[in-house]
Amino acid sequence: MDKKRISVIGVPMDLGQMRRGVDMGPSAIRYAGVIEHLEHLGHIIEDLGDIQITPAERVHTAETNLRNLEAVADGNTKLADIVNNVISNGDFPLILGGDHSIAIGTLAGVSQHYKNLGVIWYDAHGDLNTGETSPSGNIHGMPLAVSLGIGHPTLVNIHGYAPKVKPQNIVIIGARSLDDGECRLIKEKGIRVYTMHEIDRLGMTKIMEETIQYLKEKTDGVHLSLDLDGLDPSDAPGVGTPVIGGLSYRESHLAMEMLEESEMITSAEFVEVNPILDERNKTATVAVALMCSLFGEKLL
Ligand code: 4U7
Ligand code: MN
Ligand code: MN
Ligand code: MN
Repeated sequence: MDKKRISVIGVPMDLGQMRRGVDMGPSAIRYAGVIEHLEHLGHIIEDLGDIQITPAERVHTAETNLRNLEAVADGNTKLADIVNNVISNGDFPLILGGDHSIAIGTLAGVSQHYKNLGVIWYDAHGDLNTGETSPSGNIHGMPLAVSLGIGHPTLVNIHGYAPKVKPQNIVIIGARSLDDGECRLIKEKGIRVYTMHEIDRLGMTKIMEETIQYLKEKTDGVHLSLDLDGLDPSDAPGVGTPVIGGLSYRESHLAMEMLEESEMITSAEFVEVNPILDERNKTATVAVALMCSLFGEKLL
């Protein structure tokens, strides 16, 4: 396994949804030993600390149905700058969330470095809503749509270009809660989605083989966006929007191990860890264990 120079960026963002505590995700993941574990694997880790998320009054504008739009856009613009710098330095960006709205900034910073960026979206949800289709107005349910260039211009145009990803370069894994507007978008854009049904039928090995094959042919970099609620709530209880019937701890490790073998992942984020909703930091600990598999931990 090759040794990487990994830059760790914490993003204590909780304005993309309504539950308190997900802003403490980066602390919980650090407490679970992310830096020590990755160093132990032989990588060179630079901990860039946490981005400053400016405290903002929570607002909901009826016309847009986008909660805390300006504050979310501001945090994501900062994140995009930092991620961009990390990649320009030749380092691997590892982002710790924070709610999933931060994928907007991550992808804005990553995508300009690739002609054909691939994205693996490991999640119970599609995160393909817009203000028009969202049942909640929560921006953490919108980042994949925004990255496709669909949604409010303030979000879509972060870093001055859109779209950040092409629909044919996306693979969603673990979906089991999709809103009507998201289903429409998936069909219209031809986005590849492995729902729990396909994963149950084919098994994670086949799903990952297909995913790797599908993306390897046409991408020059692949970002992994892993929402801990992709896992079953029994394995990852500390998330704001748990959905029963999810991916197991072992299936998730297998997925990470196969991605590591593929050597295709060029950036990654682990999001939606909420220590207030967790059981003795279990979810952050699972997140770190999955990162270890992604970065080459082997039993023998
Ligand atoms: B997460 C939801 F309606 N789709 O838009 C929405 F079910 O980043 C949930 O995947 C979004 O955790 C979940 O509010 C966003 C809802
Ligand atoms: Mn989710
Ligand atoms: Mn998500
Ligand atoms: Mn969630």
